[in-house]
Parts: sequence; structure tokens; C-alpha cells
Amino acid sequence: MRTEQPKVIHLKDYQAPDYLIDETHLTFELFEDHTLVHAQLVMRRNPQLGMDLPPLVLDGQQLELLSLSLDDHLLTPAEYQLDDSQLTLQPPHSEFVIDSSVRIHPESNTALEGLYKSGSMFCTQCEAEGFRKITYYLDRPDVMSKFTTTVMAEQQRYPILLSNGNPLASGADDQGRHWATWEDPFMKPAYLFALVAGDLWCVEDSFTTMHQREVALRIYVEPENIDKVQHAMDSLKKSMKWDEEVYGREYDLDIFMIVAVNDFNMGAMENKGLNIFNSSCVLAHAETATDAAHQRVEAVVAHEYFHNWSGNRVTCRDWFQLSLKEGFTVFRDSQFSADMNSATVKRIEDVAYLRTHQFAEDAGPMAHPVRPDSFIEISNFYTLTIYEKGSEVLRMIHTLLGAEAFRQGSDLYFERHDGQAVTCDDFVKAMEDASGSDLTQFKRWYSQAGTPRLSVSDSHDAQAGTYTLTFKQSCPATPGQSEKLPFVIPVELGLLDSKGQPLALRLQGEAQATGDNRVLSVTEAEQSFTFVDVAEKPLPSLLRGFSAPVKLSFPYSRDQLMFLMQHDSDGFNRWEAGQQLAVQVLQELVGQQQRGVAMAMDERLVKALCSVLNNEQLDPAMVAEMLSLPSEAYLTEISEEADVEAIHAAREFARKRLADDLFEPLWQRYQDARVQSRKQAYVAEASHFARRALQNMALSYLMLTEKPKVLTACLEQYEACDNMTERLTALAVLVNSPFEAEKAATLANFAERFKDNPLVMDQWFSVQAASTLPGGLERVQALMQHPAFTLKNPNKVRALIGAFAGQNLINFHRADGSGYRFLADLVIQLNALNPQIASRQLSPLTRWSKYAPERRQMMRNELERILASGELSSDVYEVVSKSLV
Ligand code: B3K
Ligand code: ZN
Repeated sequence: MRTEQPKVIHLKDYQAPDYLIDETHLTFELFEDHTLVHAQLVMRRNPQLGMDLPPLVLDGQQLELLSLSLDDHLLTPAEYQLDDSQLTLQPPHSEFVIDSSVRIHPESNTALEGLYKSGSMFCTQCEAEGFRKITYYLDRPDVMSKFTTTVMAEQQRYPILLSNGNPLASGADDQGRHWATWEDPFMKPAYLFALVAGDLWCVEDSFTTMHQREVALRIYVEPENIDKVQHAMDSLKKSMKWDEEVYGREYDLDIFMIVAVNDFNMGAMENKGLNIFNSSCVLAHAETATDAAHQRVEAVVAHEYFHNWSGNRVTCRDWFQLSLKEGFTVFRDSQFSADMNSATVKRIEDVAYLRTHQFAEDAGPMAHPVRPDSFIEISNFYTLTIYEKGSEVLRMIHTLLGAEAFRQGSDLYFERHDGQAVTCDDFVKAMEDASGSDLTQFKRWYSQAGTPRLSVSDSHDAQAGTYTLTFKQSCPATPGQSEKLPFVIPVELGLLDSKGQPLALRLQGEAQATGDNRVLSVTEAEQSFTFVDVAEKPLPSLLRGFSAPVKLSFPYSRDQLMFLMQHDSDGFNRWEAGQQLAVQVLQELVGQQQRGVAMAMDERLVKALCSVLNNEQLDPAMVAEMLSLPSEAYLTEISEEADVEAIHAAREFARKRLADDLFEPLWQRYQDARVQSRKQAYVAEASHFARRALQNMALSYLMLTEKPKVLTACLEQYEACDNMTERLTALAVLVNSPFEAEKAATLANFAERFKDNPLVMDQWFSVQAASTLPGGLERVQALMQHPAFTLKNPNKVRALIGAFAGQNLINFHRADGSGYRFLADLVIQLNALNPQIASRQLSPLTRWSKYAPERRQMMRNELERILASGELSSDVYEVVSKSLV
């Protein structure tokens, strides 16, 4: 915990390291009440910086220094300076060896950073700056070293001892302790270091690489979870193959390991050869994990595996370049998921998520560019902007260059920078060099924050047969950036004639048409494009596949949107047209509600969704996506000033109306799907996901009608199904229903059935925390007393507190401010336990500017209260102080 004012770190102050660490030899002696860490660092002056010998400043926090030697000479305290974050000493020569021994306390580490215990297991999390809590080191990503690690522990409690790289040797003493030595032949920064010790079982498999090398694959879990690992293993093998085929990337060690731990601050970590995962991102079994959980496991396994090249072999020079590895790797995992499942559905999910959450971040007090200029606490910058917007930036490069040139660019990048710590500029340069294109202006996506707005107008000249689209772009001010220069915005589009047929596209000045779909590159604040040979006024289909992360507006009428829903050849834009129609209709209802007039819904939405529901040709997953109305969070994001109650009332009114009017087709599709589900055993595969998605979407509407036969069907589904997707949906719709007796009985049944499975209990907490029925806060407070709940486990905090404050808007924003008070109290408590989790949970309060003055004031008051609450971690301090500006 910090006492002095925290320091702001700036990208412009970057300096190469004074010293390098060629070799790092670590020995860990693990005990129940402390751990000893002995480190030998083989160091030298960075030859690029000269031959003088500046003082050596090593990072170190919460370490008890036991001994320190330089070139075998034991140093006295007079020969070095020590404070709570640094150890400074004077090297005698340009090459030297430092030996240190420190004592640390993983057994009481609740921040889950550095070395800590999760249950009975030891594990590490070093990214970004956790290694300095393990030993004195140059804890920065541009210092890469060759690591050898020996782990010593009691044999009985910790039969498995793991670290990065390949196993080198192992042995035991006669006191019941044993040891294992691991050697990682690849140079790596300290943030990729990992250690695990525990009583673990593993599932083993192997993969033959493109050059016929055998790689052993092992997934380690606690014994009770050994039956839930196969899906992760299958996902790993698919990822390894895909990365060879699509990016030409081959795995490089003899062994690849994944370890599942229950207490983890995020999803997973790509430590070299030894990925450590939140168990929620590894374990998946039909009976205990939903389809969404299966897909998340597949995606996270792929993401961490892909980091082996995009992150580990080529890493970041400094933490301002975080998106270099994260944006690229998210882009790679999204391509992978698109290839494994439905590409259109994947894109819809990603875009809905980006627009709801990243756009909100970009419009809030923590807005920052994909490559930030400064930060106080790097842990706060593992954001939607770095990850999701970073991925969109890569996707735009892919769109502008084309798949082939993009691949050449990525090959050049990996070849040119293998073994180096580099910058986003280096990545773009490789893309430019390989493709011969100039991305100078494009790079503004890295440096300018905020979501650009792109407003489009059109005109048709019947006489000349020309059609002109005019684009105007602007970008709102963000913290520290008032003026923005125009972005390069790739706009993929097509034009539809009055029969819905695509037009051949020929721009003025071109010799001939080039297909009916193309990408325009909008580079100026205002820019027009004129198409020729256009006899009648067409309807444009703009920003197909969401080709750029912008807020596009075009004055579509509702009839035009219905037309696009039916005829657009781009699946994503058919969904998008439906969403825009729904937004228009819902905003009209919000207005009626605010004016106090009776809500009356535009029939056209019912009609449009009816024809979607009756379309047997359409992928059922697409039908489910199209039936799902824009979320309250999204409606909030696109409002100037969000009216919490009116948005909730309008959306619920529309859902009820759709349920009543579409009862028959919904019932039909529900029953058809349920019959199939009953017949076929669970398979984690796209067509099955699709069927269940539609079935469950239908059920959630049907339950709104409160008809006895739906209740019966829901209870039947709950009881008779063979998988968590159907069971959890049945539970969730009951929880949101007025059937109190059935709700209570089913909740109790579920808790009893799954009381020994913490991940399933997380779902049980979430479903209740997200219920929008009145009394949400009291329900959450009561659940916090449940024996399965603890603030020390991040998954539990996310399941209960995160779901309440992030998804249950009507309850969290209760007019008396009690939801805000509750969250602030928790953040104050969590700040002392786990700063990273505290700072993440805080984010709903940072969105105060979206709300009416009274709510704003209450939210700000709570932020003030947190600020005044005592010693704050730098994590919480940064978010709170920036939010109050
Ligand atoms: N690189 C890690 C994130 C580490 C977060 C540290 N606070 C997981 C990932 O993106 O793959
Ligand atoms: Zn990542």
C-alpha cells in the first residue's frame, strides 16, 4: 500500500536499460509459513549505452533481504541502498554476478500477484510487475534473460513441481522434501516467469508439429476436476494446428503445460511453456459448463497459446506497447474462433461487446489510446481499449492490406523481431515493408483515444446515373486530447437495388466495376465517393462486418432497415439492421415513458422478428441473435443522458409484447429444438450451440407470458436436460419469473446438486445477482452471507458483485443511491485485500457522467468517499482520482 503520492509514468521518458541480465538462476524453498528465494543474476552493462558504470537499480517490493553478494563478495548494508521498492548498488565492472536471498510470504498474499497460494497449491502471476514481489530484479519487459529454476518443497503435499521450459533434473532428500530443476532455453522477460507446486493430476496428450517434432501436452488440475479437461485439450490441439496453418507458427519447446487454479485475477496467463489459467477458462464438461463457457475455454486456450509467438518470442519493449501483444493476440483468437464456429455469430458477439463496453470506456474518464501516453498503475491498463479496440485496429490493417499481404507482414514481423522486445511502430513498419503501403496516417488509431463518429449522407443523380456517398468524421475530446486529426476508416459496403439485388460497384474514374462489395478508405474529415452506372437510387449497406470501430449514422427509415434485414447479402449487416430498427423502436418507447404517455410499440418490429423466426433457412444461432434486443447497457451507452427506469421499462415492455404476439412461432421453435435436445446427447459444436441458443432465447420470451404450459416446459427442461446450458437457462428464467414457489425450489435444488462445484456455484450467484426484479440489493447482500461466498476469490466477487453492478442496471442504480453505497463499501474492503480486483469492480461508478444530476452527484459522492477512506492502492487511487476530474 502506498503512502506517498503515486508517480505518473510517461512513454516519452522511456530509456533503454542500463544493465542486462544474461542468465537468471532461481531456487525456491517453499514452506508453509514462508518461502526463500535465492537468485543468481549474471549481468553486464548494456553495451549500447556506453562503458561507464551507473548505479544499478533493482526493483523489489515486500521482500525481506537476507543476504546480498556481488561477485562472491558478501555486501554489508553500507554497500547498498534499500527502500520499499528499490535496491541500489554500484557495480564494480561491466560484467558481474549478483546473488541474493530473500524471504517472502506467499501464504498470506491475497493480492494474487507474485508468488501466492491458491488453496493448497503454490502458483505465480508476474505480469505486469509481479516478479518484483519474488526477488530483486530488473522487472521490465525489455530485459530478457535465460532462466533456470529449481523448486524445492515437501514431497507429500507438493508432488508436482513445475516451472518454464524443459525439465532438467529432479531428486529428493531424506527429510521428505524433493526438488525439480527446469530450464527455459528461450530468453524471456520476468513477467513470463512461472512456478507451480501442488498435488495435481494431469491429462496428457501430444502434438506433432509441422516439422514432425513431438510436443508433450499436459493439463494439470486438482484431482476432482480431472474429468473436465478434455475440451481444453482438444482446443489446445486445434489452436496449435491452426497457428501453423494460418500464421505459419510452430511450437518451440518439447512440452506445453496448462495449470488450472481457482484463485486468479483474470482469465489466464501465457507464461512460457507453463500457462496458468483461472479454472473457469479450463474446466468444461457438458453437465457443469454452459455452451458459452465451452466457447470461452476454447478461445482463452487459443489466446494464451497464440501468445507463444505474439507476446513471448516477440515481446513488448515497455508496457505502453501492451496492445502490441494483446491486440494482435485477441485478433488472432477471434479469427480462430470464427474459423471453428460461426464466423458471423462470432463477429456479432464481438461487436455487441465492443460497442457496449469499450465504447463506454472510450467515452469515460479512463479513456486512453490503444498505445497510452502515461499511466500510474499498469494493471489498470489491461482494458477493453488495449484488448478489444487493439484487435479492431489489427482487423482494419487486415482489411486494408488484404489477407495475403497481412500474412506477409506478420511473417516479416516475427522473423525480423524474434527474440526482441519491440514497439507498436515496429509492428506497423513490418506491415508497411511487406505490403508496400504507407500506414502513417493509419497509426493515429494507436495515438488518439475516443470513438470516431462517421455520419453518412447520400444523393442520387438520375440523369447522370451517379450515386454519391458523403462521409463526415469527427472524434470527441478525451482526457488530455481535445483536438483529433482524421482517422483512416475502412468502410466495407455494398449497394442494393429496389429488388434487394447487389449492384456492381464502379467508382467515377474507374474503367470497370470490381464486384459488388468493396472497401472504401475514408481518410479526410469530409469526403465523397461517386459511383457510376447507377440507374435508380440504391440502398447502401454500410460498414459491413463492422469494418471499423466507429459510430456510424445514416438516416435509414424503419422500412429501409426491414428491407436490409431481409436482403443484405452481408449476414452481419442483416443483424445490424435489425438492431438499428430495435433501437429506434425502443428509443421511441423510452420517449413515451418519459412523457408519461402509454407505451405503444411500432408493429414493424414484431413483423420483422416474426419473419426472422419463421425463416427456417437461417442459422438458428443467427435467429437467436436477431431476436435478442439491444441490452440496457447498450441503450445506456448510446443515450446522451441515460434514464435508467425508462430504458428498463421500455425494453421490458417490448419483450413482453414480442412474447405475446409471437407466442405461437416461439413455442413451435422452442418445442422443435427441445425435442432435438432430448434426442441428442450434448456435443460442444457450432450446430448444437446454435440450436440451444435459439431454444433458450425462445424460452426466455415464452416465460414472460406466464402461461402454465410454459412453466411446465421450463421445469421439465430443468429436470430432464443433460447439460448446463439448458439447466442454467431454465433456472435463470425462473429466477426472473413471478413463480415464487418453483423459483425457490429450483434454486435450492441447484445449490444442493452443485454445492461441491465452485464454478457452478458462481453461476448460481450470478443468475440471482443479475435478476432485475425489485429487491436486487437485498438479495445480493444476503447471498454474500452464503457459505460458498468469499471476497478472497475473484471469481466469486465477479459472479456476485460484478454481475450486480455491471448487468443489473435497474437495481444497481436504485434511486436512493444504496447500490452505489454498497459498491463503494466493497471497493474499500477489496482495496486492502486485492487492489486489482478492487479497481476493476469500481468501474460502474466511473460512468457517472451518463446519468441525470441527482444520480451523478450520488455516484461522485461515493467516489469521494473511497478517496478519503484511507490508504489506497495505486490501482484504486488512479481510477478514483481520474474519475473525479
Ligand atoms: N497477459 C495476461 C494478462 C495479465 C494481466 C496482468 N494484470 C493474459 C492475457 O492477456 O493473455
Ligand atoms: Zn493476452
